[in-house]
Amino acid sequence: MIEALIFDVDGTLADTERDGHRPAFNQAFKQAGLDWHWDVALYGELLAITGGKERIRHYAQRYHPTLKHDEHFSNLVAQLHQDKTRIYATLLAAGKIPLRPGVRRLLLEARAIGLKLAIATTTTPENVTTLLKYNLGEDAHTWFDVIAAGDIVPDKKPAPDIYLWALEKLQLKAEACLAFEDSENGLKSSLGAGLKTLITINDYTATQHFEGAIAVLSDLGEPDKPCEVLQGDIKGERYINVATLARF
Ligand code: XBP
Ligand code: MG
Repeated sequence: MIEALIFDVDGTLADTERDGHRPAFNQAFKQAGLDWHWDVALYGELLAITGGKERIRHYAQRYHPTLKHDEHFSNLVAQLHQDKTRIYATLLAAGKIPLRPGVRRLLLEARAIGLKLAIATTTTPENVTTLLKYNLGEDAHTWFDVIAAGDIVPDKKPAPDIYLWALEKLQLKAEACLAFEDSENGLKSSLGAGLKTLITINDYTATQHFEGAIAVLSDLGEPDKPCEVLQGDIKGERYINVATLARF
């Protein structure tokens, strides 16, 4: 019996990376007078490092190795990430980043039958609530019993910590929950916490490895727009709905 659904955010609820976080990082770099620019391909590489602050630090180390990693640098990273978060919120508020197919429908279906909902993400809590607000309404964050986000645990995905934190707050065992992820790092994290996991891929994650997932899908699908099953089995269904979930 499934009692709760736990969703990753970036790449899973919405395609936030390429046209959301990436341009926001670039704008923050520009505002700070840096000539750093993350194009679509480079950003794909950098996504191997989860966490925006961690990603900036990794980029600087790899592409600007002469930069000293002193206190000034730490402040710069913090400032860049704050600016990027603010810029990203303006993109969300402008309606530039919609939810992926089936997400809104599945959340509504799950609420209607009393399933608990949770979030487990590497991104900041304010990014989560802003994405939910502009896509689902002012109070959408209250649909979720637990929002596990950002620096709440020291070790980000692929470590299982964020999912373990969410399970503890939900007061549920992993067997009673189902996780939704889009990436290999996310899957490692959810599997590490013992969670059954469904994958919906996107352009950045399509070629990654998803061993151990229940199924790998193009997206959650809609009744009039079935999803493509790339790996595994969704029990003969054409899209993911609460009736399907109960059979996993
Ligand atoms: C998402 C991330 C985040 C986002 C950017 O991973 O790694 O770092 O790219 O958000 P996941 P922040 O979907 O596995 O949680 O800059 O707020 O970290
Ligand atoms: Mg993700």
